[in-house]
Amino acid sequence: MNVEQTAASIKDMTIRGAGKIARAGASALSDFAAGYKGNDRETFLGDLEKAKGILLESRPTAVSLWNGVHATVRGVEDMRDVGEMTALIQSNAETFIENSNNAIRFIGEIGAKRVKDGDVIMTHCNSSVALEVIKTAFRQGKDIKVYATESRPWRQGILTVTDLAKEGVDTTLIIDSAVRSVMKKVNEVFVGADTITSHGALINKIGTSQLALAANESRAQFYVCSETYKFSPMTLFGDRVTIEERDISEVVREGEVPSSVKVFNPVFDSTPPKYIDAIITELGMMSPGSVYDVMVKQLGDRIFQKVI
Ligand code: RUB
Repeated sequence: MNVEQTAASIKDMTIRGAGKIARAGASALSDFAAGYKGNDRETFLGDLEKAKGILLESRPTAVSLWNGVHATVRGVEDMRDVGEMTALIQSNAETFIENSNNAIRFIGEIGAKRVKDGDVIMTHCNSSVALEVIKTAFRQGKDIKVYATESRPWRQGILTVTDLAKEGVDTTLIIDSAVRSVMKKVNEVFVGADTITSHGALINKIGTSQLALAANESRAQFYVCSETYKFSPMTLFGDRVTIEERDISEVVREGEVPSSVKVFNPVFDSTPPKYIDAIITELGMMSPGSVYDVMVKQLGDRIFQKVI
């Protein structure tokens, strides 16, 4: 898929989930580089900037896309000619995608150790990383039950229960408003991440913070399953995370409510660090309070470059 097609598929959610959009962005830039015809260095850099912009505008909340795109173009300006630049972009994209896939596997193995035989788990929306934890625990022979939320309005919960059912996991679909009532039975909550801020707040599918509050109330463990490329460098410098609002047609049909009624459709919410027991990353389990240190270490000298 070219850059425009990829951006359109991310926007209309044909490609969705923070990890998948990041890998799709990297792959689109790799294809752009592979198919590039010109050989003028400055023209190439201008065209690359446009391609990055098109991808980054597709969805605003998940920093994974920003990090995936920037990891793919890293070092390009230091190259002498277009041939070197396009080769570097393709190899960066390949490395990003491979590391991203490996991270999911590591997180699955680490997270599965938190699951005990007989546990009841809750998950929200459709996170490939949270699902990897649950499926890894199940493949280890642990007897588990999973409650998965419907996740209105897109109902990504249907994808989640289908995936878990195929695996053979004992799975129950619940409506979003059943979260607090069902939480009494739950031992652990595993959710994914779109973005994690420098102070350890989680930005994920709308409703995630309700699971966190309910888990806190009933003393269930609340775990975030997140690759470190979902840590947001911009938040280090004080930027707020933009919470995407989508069209009201996702919530109500035309004419269903009086025209004077306003409809608000935010897609993500923020869970404060105090409700998070641990963030499970490819570097291991960490507290939300460790995110700042990990980010600074990973950015290294690049912290002085423009990340805002
Ligand atoms: C998906 C969502 C997922 C995260 C993490 O929202 O909130 O929990 O993106 O996903 P949407 P993953 O359906 O709006 O993209 O763990 O697969 O990266």
